[in-house]
Amino acid sequence: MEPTADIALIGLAVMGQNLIMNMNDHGYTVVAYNRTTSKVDEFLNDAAKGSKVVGAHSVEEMVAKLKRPRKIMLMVKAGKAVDDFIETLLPHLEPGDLIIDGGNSHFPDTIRRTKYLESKGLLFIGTGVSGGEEGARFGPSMMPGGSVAAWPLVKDIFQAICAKTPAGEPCCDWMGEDGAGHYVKMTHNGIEYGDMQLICEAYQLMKEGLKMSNEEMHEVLTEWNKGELDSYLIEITRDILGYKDEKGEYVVDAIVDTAGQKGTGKWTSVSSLDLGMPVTLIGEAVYARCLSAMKDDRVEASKILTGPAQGFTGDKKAIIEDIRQALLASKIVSYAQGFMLLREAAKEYKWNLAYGPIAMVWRAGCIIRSVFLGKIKAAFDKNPNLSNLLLDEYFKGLIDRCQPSWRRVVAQAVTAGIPVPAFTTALAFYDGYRSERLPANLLQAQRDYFGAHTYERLDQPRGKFFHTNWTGKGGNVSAGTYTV
Ligand code: 2AM
Repeated sequence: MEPTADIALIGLAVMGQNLIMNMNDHGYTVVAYNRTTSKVDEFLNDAAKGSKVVGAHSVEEMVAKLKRPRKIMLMVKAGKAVDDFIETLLPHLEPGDLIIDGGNSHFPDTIRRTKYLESKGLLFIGTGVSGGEEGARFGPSMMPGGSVAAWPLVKDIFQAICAKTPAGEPCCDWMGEDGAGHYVKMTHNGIEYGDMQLICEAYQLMKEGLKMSNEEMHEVLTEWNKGELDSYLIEITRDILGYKDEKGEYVVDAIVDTAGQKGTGKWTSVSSLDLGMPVTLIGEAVYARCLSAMKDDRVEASKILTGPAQGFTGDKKAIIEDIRQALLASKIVSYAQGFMLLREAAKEYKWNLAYGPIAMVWRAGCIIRSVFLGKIKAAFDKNPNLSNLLLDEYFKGLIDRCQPSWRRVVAQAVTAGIPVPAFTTALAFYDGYRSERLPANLLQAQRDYFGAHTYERLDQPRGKFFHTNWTGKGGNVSAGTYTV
């Protein structure tokens, strides 16, 4: 019998099942397979009943049903399961066949797997898939990268099933070589951490500083979602703040204040440290989750350590508007930092990242989807070589407009003793980035004083290094220096 299936998908957890049904809706014939094969039958008799989806109970059967070149997508747990499946599949595939990993893999693994499979004559794609279960079913944001020759093989399928921007553009585009797709997905998740932390800080300012009720905050977010902050995360926060259980009580108030994390925010921060990029807002967002998780310590410390016990003073309506503008300005800094990281990663890993398409891919379908991303796309469309988002005319104008509010909010929060690490670090970054001169002259002097690490001089060409014998006791020999 002639093989008839367009693509196989391995891994029938909810994301895998939903992607299959999404592909099926768009006219593709999908072979479904799973390590625990009983799940194949369950799926065929349940969610896939009446569809064109075909099942396979072995890798041989699955491969036999696929048209050539074969395309096999893995939606299994990140890590060892991906490597194990690759090894299982290898003996059954031919040169030119394609394996796609749609899990949340760490980009160094994707770099390694691309090289490995290409060395065997096969093609590999590591793709970010964002948007959760609903996104997978009705239109995720997709960020594929890997073997360049593989993109034409899946472009039509991916761009059919993905989310679309309000203008109808697909939220899936080729990100670049080897690990580029998973790197972009990782950065997306890091930015997601930042966005969530910023909203949580705005919530705490309104709750603690202004003593607002959930109902009032629900109304404020309803308004915010109609303007520049219009986004999925503001929308769900609005709904969460209005949500009551069957007893009429707010669920949000009953939830323990310790945040979990699966690690993609940490990966982003680690990568920013590796690359020497000050992605401070995501870093603070990760640390804020860590601090929240130290609940027992905080409970103890709250009985001992003191701070100011005051709320905000001033016009409530005006302060709420200040908070909104502080959130918007901080968000601009966070995205500027995220794109700085992508730019540096592109240099380091030799990826040809295109920033406009990245913003477009994030515009819809994924967790950070927002109107704001449309503006970022416009900024990169206008100037693909834009070195920093903060320098774009539109975003510079926004920051100029928001700045007085931003400073007032941070100052009020500090005075009132309400922690706003993301708002604060964003402002500190902004002030640092716009400073022609920072105190690192003194820092270099300190390094040279105790370690003879040398310094460059303002009145001499860059790259020429000097050492001072600060105490008269040290020698004139300088130590080697390095830059991170
Ligand atoms: P399972 O149903 O056989 O457990 C999400 O956990 C998906 O990843 C499931 O389809 C699961 O298969 C698969 N998975 C998890 N660990 C795996 C492994 N070590 N090898 C193969 N598949 C695995």
